[in-house]
Amino acid sequence: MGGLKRDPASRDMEAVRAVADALNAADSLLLTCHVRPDGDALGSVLALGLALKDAGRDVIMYTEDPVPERFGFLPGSGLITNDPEPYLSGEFTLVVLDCNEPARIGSRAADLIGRASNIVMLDHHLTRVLDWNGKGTIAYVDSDVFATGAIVYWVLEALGWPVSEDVASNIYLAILSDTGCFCHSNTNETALEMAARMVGYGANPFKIANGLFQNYPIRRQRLLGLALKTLELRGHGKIGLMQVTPEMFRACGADESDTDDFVGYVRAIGTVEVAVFIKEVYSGQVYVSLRSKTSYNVAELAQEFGGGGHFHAAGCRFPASADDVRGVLLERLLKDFSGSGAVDD
Ligand SMILES: [Mn+2]
Repeated sequence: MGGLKRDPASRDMEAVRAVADALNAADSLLLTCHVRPDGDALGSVLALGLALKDAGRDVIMYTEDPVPERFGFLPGSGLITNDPEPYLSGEFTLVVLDCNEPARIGSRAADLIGRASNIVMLDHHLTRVLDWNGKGTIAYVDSDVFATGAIVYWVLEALGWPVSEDVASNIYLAILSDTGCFCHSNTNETALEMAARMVGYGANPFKIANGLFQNYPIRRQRLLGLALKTLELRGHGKIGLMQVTPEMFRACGADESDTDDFVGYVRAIGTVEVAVFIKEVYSGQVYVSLRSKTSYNVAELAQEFGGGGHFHAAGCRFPASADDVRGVLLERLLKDFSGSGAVDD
């Protein structure tokens, strides 16, 4: 043939069909995603939620955490509730997006799973939990897919449902978000083709990029300034660490959602293979973002500490101070990067 090299993330048509049929058969659906939702999680919930609404279904879109301010411009974001209780009567299909571990939905997971008549899951994380508290799931879970939003699109395509401008904008946002603006290693032909198709359906790349990256409050940039002062390189420059503490948040009037993409500033250093961003939002409550550039699997590292994620992007939590977590992670990482303890900066 001598044609183009086909994309490795080609879809599993059987799984797409199974998910599409399950969604099509449901009259009432509750859509949710992982806690601390990112662009792919929110974009996927909103794209599928709006498409289901357009198709005449009763849809509740629920996230445990409030939608971060920076995603407030997304079409439909005002429809997301943080309290599904008033809407839950009778049968519903639970649809879980960008997540396949019950605990990652949040504190209401067991209740929602218990009350759902069936569970549909669309995800691309490395974990693969398909038995949810004894309930089977109808799932498309494939870690080779660049964004959950892509699976949402394949499902809509299989259903033959129209893609509105609002649906397209949310899918475009999901792709942009999880490919790091088409810069991460998961960016492939399918991602670019699909993004282009979303533009064809009315998504406006300038408007979406502007909404996400040219719209920060000054408190965020001030917090970034304080965080950058804590930047340190170890392990011959291969390990980069940075942190924020409750004092810094207070000094800037900032909150957790203002730290989005901070870890990128660590990874952006030429020598860095593993980037660690430690966020202590409240005293003794730490969330760590881990990123790698090439061959280091940060999902495995996160799993050692009870977290998870993707090969190049993962996270975990600690009930400890930022300083303590920094020490623990550095000691662990130095074992993997020779030159133990070498300070390079
Ligand atoms: Mn995702």
